[in-house]
Amino acid sequence: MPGSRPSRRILGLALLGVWLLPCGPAMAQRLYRRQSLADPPSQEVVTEFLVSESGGSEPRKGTAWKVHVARGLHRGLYITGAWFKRDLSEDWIKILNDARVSELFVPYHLHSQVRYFDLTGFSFPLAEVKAEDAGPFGTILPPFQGDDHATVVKEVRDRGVIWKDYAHGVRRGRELILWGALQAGNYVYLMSYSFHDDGTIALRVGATGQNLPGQRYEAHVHSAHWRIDIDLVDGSKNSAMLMKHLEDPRSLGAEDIKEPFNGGMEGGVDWDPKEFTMIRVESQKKNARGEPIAYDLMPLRYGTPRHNEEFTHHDLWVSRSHSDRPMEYLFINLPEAVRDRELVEETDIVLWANSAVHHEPRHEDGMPGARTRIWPGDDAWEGSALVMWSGIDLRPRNLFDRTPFYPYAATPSPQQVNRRGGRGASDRGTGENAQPAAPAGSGADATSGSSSTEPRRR
Ligand SMILES: [Cu+2]
Repeated sequence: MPGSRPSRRILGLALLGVWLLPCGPAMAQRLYRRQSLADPPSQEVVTEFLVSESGGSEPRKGTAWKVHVARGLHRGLYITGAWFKRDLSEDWIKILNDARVSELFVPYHLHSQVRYFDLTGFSFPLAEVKAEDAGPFGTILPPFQGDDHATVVKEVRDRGVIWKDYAHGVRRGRELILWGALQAGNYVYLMSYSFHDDGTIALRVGATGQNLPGQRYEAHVHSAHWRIDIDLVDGSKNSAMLMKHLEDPRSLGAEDIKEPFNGGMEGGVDWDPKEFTMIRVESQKKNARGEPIAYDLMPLRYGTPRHNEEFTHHDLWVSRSHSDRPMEYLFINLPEAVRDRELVEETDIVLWANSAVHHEPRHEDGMPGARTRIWPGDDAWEGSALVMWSGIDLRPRNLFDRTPFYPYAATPSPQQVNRRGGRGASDRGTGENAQPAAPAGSGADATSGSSSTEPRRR
């Protein structure tokens, strides 16, 4: 949220209201409508990704997501549950219990040094979405209970090539995206939750809208602070691991280290660009090859937000879930919440991460004097800052037993796989280990055994 001192922001909002008057009181009412303290019930969205629809030729079935999406005061758009099917013939596997933006922190740093907490410090509503928001492939979810307008777009997008090789051609992937727009005064935050056909979850915030009146050109950071209550398969027995890649340029080798996160206790760590830092969440459930089903939290970054505030002093945090405690949901309270250093192994854990963009205003954000001046001092600004995205990915590891959406040929029996050392094999395995079994629900085709030829190996 651009701006200077809070009082100036209020002035800015007031001016915005005046500016909106030509659009009618209904529009102004829409921006500042009252919101109930209790969130309306979630809506359920189920999307199947049929193999036959993603550009391939094999007659396999596909995967599916079931997602519960909600909107709330000081929450914007958030997720209250997500379940995945590795194969349409299989039961749902729980992945997320809750995922949300916990704070939108916007510190200005050139002259005003004001700090905005755009999610918890204001009562900003979700903006109305219409057909033009959804585009040609999107649809509008019905308004939440008690709302008089729709606020969520559902899109199922092509996401480009997901694999291509010498043996079996190419396949394109798809994703379910649920997004809404937080109308943060003059600014707008697109809050987007994407669920890929391969089990990946992509969390994104996009910053767009009008730079604040009076401070059009002051640089600032839009920092999204995410809270992800992951419940992987059995959410009460998840463990957090810290993943590091250690390489010394004076040598040719490198080490990849997996260690208990923060010694197995709550806390925060720094993302190191040279170490490809990740948090790995492991369940106790193993896939058919004997490896724990896990998810990797992978930041996607332009830079690292580091500010005076303590909750910005680390990038990746893990805490024990205490979903009954209201303070549990506040990122600004996180340093306090982890001070008792509870264990984060084989328990119900919550992941926390930041993702930020640095907004240096540019002429593409808009221009002054582009419309009639309405009040003395009005800079007659017109234009909208083009959206800048930041986010994190949650990528499955050993959720499947082999490449999803790949046209494997004949399915070997479990006995064959055991003879080949499939159980407990490394996920980097090649050669013999590259031909695992396809148990029910592996996401691989259980019906495509017509060919007797195995895929060629290097
Ligand atoms: Cu900005």
